[in-house]
Amino acid sequence: MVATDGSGELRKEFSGPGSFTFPVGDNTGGDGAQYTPATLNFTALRQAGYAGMRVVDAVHTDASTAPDFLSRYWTVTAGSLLNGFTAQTTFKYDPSDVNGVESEIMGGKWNGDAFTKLGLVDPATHTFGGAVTSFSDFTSGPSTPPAVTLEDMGTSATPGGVSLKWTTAQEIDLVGFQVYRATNPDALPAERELLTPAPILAQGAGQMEEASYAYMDATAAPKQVYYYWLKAIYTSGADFFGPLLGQWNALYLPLLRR
Ligand SMILES: [Ca+2]
Repeated sequence: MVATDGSGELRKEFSGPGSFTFPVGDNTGGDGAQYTPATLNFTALRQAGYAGMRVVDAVHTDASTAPDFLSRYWTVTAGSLLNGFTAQTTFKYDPSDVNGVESEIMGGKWNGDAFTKLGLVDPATHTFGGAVTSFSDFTSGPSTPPAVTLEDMGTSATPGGVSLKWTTAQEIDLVGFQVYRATNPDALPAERELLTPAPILAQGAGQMEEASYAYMDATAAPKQVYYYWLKAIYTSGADFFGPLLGQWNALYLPLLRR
């Protein structure tokens, strides 16, 4: 076990898709040593580089508002070269990290601004995780679901640009959506480019029915990797979903002009 609760981090070089379990833990928190490894499984990786991992046996100051929570967080960093990836993450906490009801704890990703839910923890294996396209802090957060549920979110390159599509499972209190874009997956909301000054209005108009949406980003530069967010606007409040990775392939142009 590598104790990483100081200022350092454990680094691993990734030259392509592949998985590595960081054997990290701590020897602080007033309760001795715990082994709490984390696995990064890169299912897609455009540019090789290193990922760094450290873990702290303490409540994350920004993501501790839930009644049921973990008193542990992992900080994952991407080296300057590591870019354009999708990684399946798995974080294994210690039973002593559980506060409240374990099955009610929501694991997720905290980027310093917003909490992205990855799913409830698995009490049988004491793990949580999910697929991400950027790294930041990972811990537990609010377990209440967002007011709208998005399904089948995806991007694809089409002759007209990057196409975004998504479906809502239900639209209670939903006013509409706004689409944001950035070239940095860690871009804070204020740093993202708003592509839809006028919101895409909700079709279900607050009803219990599903609806499908699409947006075409015709301003995407050829071959540039973009990250897209959807902001669901409610009659009160909003939720960000994403980011989704999208790239427009200029090779489609000749087809368009035929
Ligand atoms: Ca400890």
